[in-house]
Amino acid sequence: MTTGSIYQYIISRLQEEHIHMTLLDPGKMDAVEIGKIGAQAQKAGTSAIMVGGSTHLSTEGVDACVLALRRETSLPIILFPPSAATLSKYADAHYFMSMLNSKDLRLIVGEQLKGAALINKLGLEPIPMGYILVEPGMMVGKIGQADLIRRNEPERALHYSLMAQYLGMKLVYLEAGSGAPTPVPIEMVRTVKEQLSIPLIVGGGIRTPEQARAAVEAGADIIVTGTLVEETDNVCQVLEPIINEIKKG
Ligand code: 1GP
Repeated sequence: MTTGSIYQYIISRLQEEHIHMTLLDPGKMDAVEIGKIGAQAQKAGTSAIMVGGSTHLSTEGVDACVLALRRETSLPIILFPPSAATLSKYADAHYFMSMLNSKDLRLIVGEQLKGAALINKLGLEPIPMGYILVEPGMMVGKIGQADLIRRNEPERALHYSLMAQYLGMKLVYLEAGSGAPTPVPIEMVRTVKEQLSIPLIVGGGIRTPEQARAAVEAGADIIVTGTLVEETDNVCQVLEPIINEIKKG
């Protein structure tokens, strides 16, 4: 899938139903495995593949995974880059993301400044996204030096989300961190979505159809899961019931 705007694809898919995206991390699996998992995730009904996650990725490693996904699936491939150094020219788009509650300027605007010229050169579609880390935040919260949103601070999550919207960002991502023992609190999702006009992504720690359904009912437009597919031999069997619940929501 290389034609048209991926952002427009997301918006038009959201007009039909809530959607699921699968996060695949080239730092945890090789390209062959990522290609296979991507194919199964597509079968299970996922709407896009996000590539990224680990902090120490090489462009070559990301390229190989994106190319494997391109061979094995027809899904949009969106980079979820930890830094400007991991942008792949083979992807369809990338989240031009700012970790809004980081204490490290590098993650708010530094990597973005570094990547801007390359993105322009590659012609890679940027999808501006406000990335907000919620407790426990896991590894990305630690490495990102996030001033985490506490689980009892839904209003603070709302303020960050509105800031993202007013800055012109196209999406907001509430992230509990990959492998989080519990997902973003439902009340926080509800508080944010009640006031936010742009699509809301929720991820981190979602493992069951019930958790996915609860997040969607509270207002999440897009659910991201990653760890789940790394831990199973039967991606379809694990993802399908979750994606079905998301689509019902
Ligand atoms: C991480 O939100 C994503 O960025 C996915 O989290 O790995 O816990 O599904 P999990």
